[in-house]
Amino acid sequence: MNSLALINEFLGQPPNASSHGYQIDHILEFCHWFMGALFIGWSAFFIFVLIRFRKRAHPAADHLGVRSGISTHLEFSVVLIEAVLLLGFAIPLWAKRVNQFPPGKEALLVHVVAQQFSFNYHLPGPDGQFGRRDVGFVSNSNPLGLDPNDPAGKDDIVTTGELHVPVNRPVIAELSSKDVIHDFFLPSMRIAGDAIPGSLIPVWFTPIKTGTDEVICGQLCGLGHYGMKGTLVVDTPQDYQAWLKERAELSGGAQSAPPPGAPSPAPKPENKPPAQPAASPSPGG
Ligand SMILES: [Cu+2]
Repeated sequence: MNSLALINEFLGQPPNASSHGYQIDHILEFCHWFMGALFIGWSAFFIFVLIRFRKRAHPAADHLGVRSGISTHLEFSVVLIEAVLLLGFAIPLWAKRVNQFPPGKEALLVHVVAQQFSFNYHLPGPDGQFGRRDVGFVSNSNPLGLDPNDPAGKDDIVTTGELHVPVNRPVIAELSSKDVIHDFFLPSMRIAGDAIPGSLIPVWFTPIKTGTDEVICGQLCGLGHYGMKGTLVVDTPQDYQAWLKERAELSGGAQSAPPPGAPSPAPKPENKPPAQPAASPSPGG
């Protein structure tokens, strides 16, 4: 398997850090080796044909064509291998990702709201309930439009750019977008899903290694797309609880105040995403 894994390294894949990722890696490895074999095979066939049927040796065209069945057998084997790859591996793996979600109680549910050019994360806080969100409440200090009057939202945690998750626990990320189509891509978790305005698209994964991983946007979403990166920190359960506590303390102060319509407080000096248009906190929709 080590020799096979080389091709993933060559492709620039970061090491896998999720429970299902090795299956994706196997398919990637196999497909690339298979495509390599096809490339060499078809190239050799092409060169053979160029020489074998050169004009000098065959001044007159042969209208009968191929008489042996070898090309039929070759093509049939290629189709067969491709069918096995697709029906035997790719489709079942994909079906498992989209149909067999972990039970809600066991999993950590997080709402991921993409925008040009960053990812916002919404966690339900200790009460386990997501507060109501509304476009009307969106402001610089309230990027997700959390309703300040909804008691369920009082303890909610909203972060931008960095998400923490505990190791060895399934994470369900519900993806949506405030403006254009983005793609929440976690290369080390071998998972990606489009974030589409007006849709809620769930993806899930189980991190199996602690550490810091990259989150990138996988859809060309505008001029600042190149800078649309974030961080996924996989914590031990203790570290995760500590992070939750810290975030809860931070957001508890920030979200308890402004009544609707009140002038929003001075924008937080959080690192602004590049090239964000100055006056467009209004999400599409
Ligand atoms: Cu994007």
